[in-house]
Amino acid sequence: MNFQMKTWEDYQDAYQKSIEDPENFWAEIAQEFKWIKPWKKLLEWDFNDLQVSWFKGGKLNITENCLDRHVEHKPEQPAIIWEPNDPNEDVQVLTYKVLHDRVCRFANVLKMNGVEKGDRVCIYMPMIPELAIAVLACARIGAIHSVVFGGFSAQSISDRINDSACKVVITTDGAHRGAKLIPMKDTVDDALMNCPSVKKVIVSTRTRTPISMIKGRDVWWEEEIKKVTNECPPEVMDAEDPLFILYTSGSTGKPKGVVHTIGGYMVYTAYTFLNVFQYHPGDIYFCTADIGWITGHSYIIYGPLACGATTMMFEGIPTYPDAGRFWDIIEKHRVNTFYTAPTAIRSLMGFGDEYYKDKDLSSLRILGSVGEPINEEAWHWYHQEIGKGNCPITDTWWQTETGGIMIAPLPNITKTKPSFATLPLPGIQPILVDDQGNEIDGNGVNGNLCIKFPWPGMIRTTWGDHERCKKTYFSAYKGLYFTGDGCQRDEDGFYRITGRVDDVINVSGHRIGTAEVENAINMHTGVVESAVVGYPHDIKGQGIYAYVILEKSDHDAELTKRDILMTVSRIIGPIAKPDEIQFVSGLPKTRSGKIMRRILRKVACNELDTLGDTSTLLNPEIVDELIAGKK
Ligand code: 7RM
Repeated sequence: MNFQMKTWEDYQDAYQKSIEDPENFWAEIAQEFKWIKPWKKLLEWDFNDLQVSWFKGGKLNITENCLDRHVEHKPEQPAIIWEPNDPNEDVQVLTYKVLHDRVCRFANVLKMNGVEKGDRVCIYMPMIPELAIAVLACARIGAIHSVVFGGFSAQSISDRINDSACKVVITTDGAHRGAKLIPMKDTVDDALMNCPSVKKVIVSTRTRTPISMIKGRDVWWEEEIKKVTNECPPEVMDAEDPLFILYTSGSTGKPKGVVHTIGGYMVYTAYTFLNVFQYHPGDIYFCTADIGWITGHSYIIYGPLACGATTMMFEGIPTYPDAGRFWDIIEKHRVNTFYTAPTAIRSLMGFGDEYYKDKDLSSLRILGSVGEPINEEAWHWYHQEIGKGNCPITDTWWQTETGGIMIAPLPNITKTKPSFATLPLPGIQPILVDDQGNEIDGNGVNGNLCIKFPWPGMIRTTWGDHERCKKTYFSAYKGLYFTGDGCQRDEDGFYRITGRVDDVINVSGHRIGTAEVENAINMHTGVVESAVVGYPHDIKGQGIYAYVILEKSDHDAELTKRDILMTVSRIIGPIAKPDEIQFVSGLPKTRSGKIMRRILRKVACNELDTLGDTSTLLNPEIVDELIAGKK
């Protein structure tokens, strides 16, 4: 790929060009890929009536770019290196040739089971090679994948399946996660009790635990692949056909199905991967995310494979068999680039140096961070203890909706600064606005982070509800994409993301809507009302704090709390369980009956001296109760 910036001048030139002549800037990058038919119109856009199209009229298949193109000249190069949960189990190396064959074969299995171009396929799997194969097989035949993170509950799976009417579900019998055995198929079975659109379930064997297999609906992966060949020509797709749906939490209601389209997403993830990680042929790149999140989609699968890179997939968790597992993997596979989340860094910091001091981490050249703000202490530990002071840290800011990295330093090119994502990538035009939407000019300022010009990887719509997409992202500030994040621009023009300014909390790098957690708590018997806010948490970044009003007060508080946690686990999944539950007799409300979240946040965060005026509340006396009842 001929679009790697190598010097500060390259970055400045690229940035300049991307602003002055965005169409030619992106056209030159896109030309590096294989198009079955060239595009007719590079860019059309309107942020007011939300219409964005890139490479209109262009025809391509993303798997031809991620697989066939590399099989031609380097069939034996590893595409995916898979490290199992149990370090004693064999590693799997899938070369480009092998991955290509397995994707084509499974693509034929999908066809045989009735999947057609444009159909939705739900994928609920652990981090095994079959997950990547399933994703790419969908793309091969033009089916739209909807990967659901393996930690979500049956209820969450069925909500997502029903929202986009998935025809097929791909899962495994079970999953290995540290010392635990997770029942995947059982959860899918529960989910499917209420999913009329699903006609087939394809089950890959991982744990060989007993599971139910329903005649006519459920089939084994291993049996199906014997019935087909490994020849499957890539389906000819339009650049603006949907590639996938990925559900993400917002400040209101149920999670939204973010839709990304093929051409723009491919060009953007490849461009950002090659530059932000300064990838060179032969490098071993390891991103620790789960493919159930956008980071896994863009920077384990599509970005790296589009660039012909070698990407690692790790099945397990950072603390199994012990807290040195990441460092063992880096040593074992001679990893050059390591990309993880601040929550993992903070957690591993806490285990002490015995887990890394005797390990050979000398292969590392570049470190990445993603998902939440990285605090200075964690930044310095990562830089010194893991990178031995020689590896630049690229703190990458982006979102499910942006498709790829937006603001990040280019390693060895951009000056780094702890806790700063630094500068926008070429093609990205950030702007800070005040609450009224006025642009905040100059440096040394703070505001709401918006983007004022389209980029190829951006969200196109939310599945089944274009109005909701418009309303959520393009109507807070006229003519701008609003990120939901607060942001500082320092004296040098460097950007630092300060966190969400809406009712979304970021727990261990996972996005959780407070409204969703409240709805789950409210489903618990005896709960009258609840309010959920975030508060600072040493390891998770933010924790979930729930204020709950119960019908009766004669309950066993500890038991009731545990029951509520179970209800939340069942409704959403364990990741949404509150860290703190406080039973209260009321919630602070305005005279119009709105919950004053600001006060709840201040109490949960222990910021009592900045509570502000509480006298206008309908029930000012409740504030003392909240404070007194807090541990
Ligand atoms: C990639 C991803 C998006 C939200 C986003 C931010 C926060 C992500 C950083 C960050 C500070 C970062 N997608 N966020 N990266 N905050 N510095 N480098 O995480 O859709 O799941 O979350 O995550 O608040 O809006 S996401």
